[in-house]
Amino acid sequence: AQDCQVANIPVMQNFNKSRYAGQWYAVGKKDPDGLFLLDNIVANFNVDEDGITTATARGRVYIFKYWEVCADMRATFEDTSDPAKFKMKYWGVSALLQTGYDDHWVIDTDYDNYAVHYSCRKVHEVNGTCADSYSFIFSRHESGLRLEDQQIVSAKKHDICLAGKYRRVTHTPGQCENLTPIDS
Ligand code: DAO
Repeated sequence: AQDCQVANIPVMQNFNKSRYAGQWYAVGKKDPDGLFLLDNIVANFNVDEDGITTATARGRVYIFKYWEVCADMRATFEDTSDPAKFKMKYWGVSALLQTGYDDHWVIDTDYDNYAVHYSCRKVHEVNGTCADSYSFIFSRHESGLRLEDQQIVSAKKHDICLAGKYRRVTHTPGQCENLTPIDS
C-alpha cells in the first residue's frame, strides 16, 4: 500500500554507504521547484576511512535563465539515525552556482546497477506529504538502466508517490567540455 507521508517513505534497509560509493550517472530526474541540474549529471560519492561521505557532481545548468554552463558541485553528507538517510550540504565551485542543505535519502539500490534517490525540501504541514521534492534515478552505466532494473525502479517511483513525474536525463559526450568553463 502507498503512503505519501514523507515520514513513512520506505528507504533502503541495511544501507551500506561504502558500496554506494563511486560513480553514478543520473538517467532520470524528478525536478524540484526552480530546477537546477538539467542533464549530463554525473555524481561521484566517496567514503573516507572515518566513514565521512563527500560527493562531487557535474551537470549542465542554466544561470540567469540563458547562460548555459557545466556546474562543478561539491557536497558533504551528515549521517542520521537511519543509515539510508543523510543531510547533504552542497555548494558550487563557482559562487554563481546553487548552495543548499537538503535531505539525501537512498530509497533503493543494488549498488552495482541502479539507485533511487529522494529528497523532500518542504513538507505540507496539513497532511505530511511533500510539497517540493526532487529525485534522481542513478545508473552505474551511462547507457541507462538494464531492462531488469527498470521494473524495480518503476515500482519504487510509485512507492515514493512520484510515478509519472520523471524526465529522462541525457548524456551527450563532450557536451560539458564545450561550455563556458566558469567553474574550473
Ligand atoms: O538539480 O534541481 C536540482 C536540485 C539538485 C541540487 C543538488 C545538486 C548538487 C549536489 C549533488 C550531489 C549528489 C546528488
